[in-house]
Amino acid sequence: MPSSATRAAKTALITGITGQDGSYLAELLLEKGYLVHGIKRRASSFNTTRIDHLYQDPHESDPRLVLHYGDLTDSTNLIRIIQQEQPDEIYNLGAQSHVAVSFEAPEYTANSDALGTLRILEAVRMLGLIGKTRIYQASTSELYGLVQEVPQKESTPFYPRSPYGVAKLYAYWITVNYREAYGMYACNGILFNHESPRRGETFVTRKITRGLARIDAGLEQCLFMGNLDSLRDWGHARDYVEMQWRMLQQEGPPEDFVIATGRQESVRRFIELAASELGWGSIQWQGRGLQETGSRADTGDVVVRIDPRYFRPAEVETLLGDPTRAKEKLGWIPTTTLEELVAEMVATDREDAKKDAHLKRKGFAVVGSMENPPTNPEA
Ligand code: NDP
Ligand code: GDR
Repeated sequence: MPSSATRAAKTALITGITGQDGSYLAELLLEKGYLVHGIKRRASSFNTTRIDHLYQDPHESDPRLVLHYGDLTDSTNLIRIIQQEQPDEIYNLGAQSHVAVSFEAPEYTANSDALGTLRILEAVRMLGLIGKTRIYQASTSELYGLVQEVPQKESTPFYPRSPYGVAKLYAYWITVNYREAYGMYACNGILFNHESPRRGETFVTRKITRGLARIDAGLEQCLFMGNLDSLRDWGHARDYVEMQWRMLQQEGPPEDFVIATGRQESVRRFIELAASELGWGSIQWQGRGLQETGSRADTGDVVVRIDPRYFRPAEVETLLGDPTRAKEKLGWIPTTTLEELVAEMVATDREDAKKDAHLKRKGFAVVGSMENPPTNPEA
């Protein structure tokens, strides 16, 4: 029997609940009256910052958010949790999700991102839950890699360019295979990049908004970047998790969907937008290649430099999604423009930077220390 005495309308299980998308999805499902179970990894320090505001003390009430220790590399815990909670919906968001890191840890990435998906599907099949449990698989525009068609839609051929992309390719196809072989209700959401103030600090958008905000607050002097010409289709994570939910509410047979905005910009342009948002005017670029620098338009200070350590062994140069199917069948309309996304991220990072600067002035924090990591973490 499910562990919670109070049954909500539906029960969902989220892997990766402590991540960016997991936190927004948990909020959405709780709002909709779901009983939400989440799998979190054991860590040596707290790793639930993004969902702490959703925490419900089990001593005071019957909680609608329940966390379980587990890991996608361990089928024993997945089988136990799925058997115990019998979820109506599983959102498999857990993954080693950093493309650059996947070149450093390819085997682990394959284990968690590729085999982890198989473990979820197989647990549902073995436990006889095919008729009950619907599964969302977090697929990605990284499947397109070396793009074969512009813009990319559901029928565009895949050509992944990283161990992450290749692992997610396996996850995509094993999801399709279990759907076709066993009649499972399983969908791939092929989501293009989506960001928010909760984005991990080493992804490019957050690295930029956090880094420039800290420069603005006088905490740091320069942001070191990789490929500024990379082109991405960026949306807001809050909008994208709503589509994850809608994919599992379809009346008809399960389908795969591209979720994207249909607008493409460069990393360079994202930096300019963040600089404008900070009131710097924009960024003036000088030099080429590794010697290129970006200066604040208002003061002339160099605030962006290139560091080759952030180049990838194989790059995905350009991504642009065509979300027509999602528009027609899921009613997909992105609610946040890129400018609004940048403004929200800059505002949050600016507040944090101001607090850090205040603490520093009072002698409480040492910028660049372990407690207060520097702008340029290792990715
Ligand atoms: P995050 O990196 O923010 O979150 C990943 C989550 O997975 C975290 O909760 C993390 O736990 C957890 N996790 C990592 N490894 C394991 C493991 N071995 N077992 C269990 N859990 C694990 O990613 P996002 O929220 O941005 O993305 C969610 C999913 O969507 C991922 O699968 C990602 O690959 C995919 N995706 C993301 C896109 C994006 O632009 N954001 C676009 C397309 C797909 P912990 O907090 O402990 O690290
Ligand atoms: P991506 O996101 O690889 O698209 O994967 P990321 O933000 O890491 O990189 C986007 C582009 O920016 C370039 N870049 C840099 N990237 C990082 N991280 N740091 C830098 O300093 C830097 N300089 C330039 C990158 O080379 C790249 O071209 C994200 C993840 O969320 C995946 O899990 C998800 O599947 C895809 O988006 C869709």
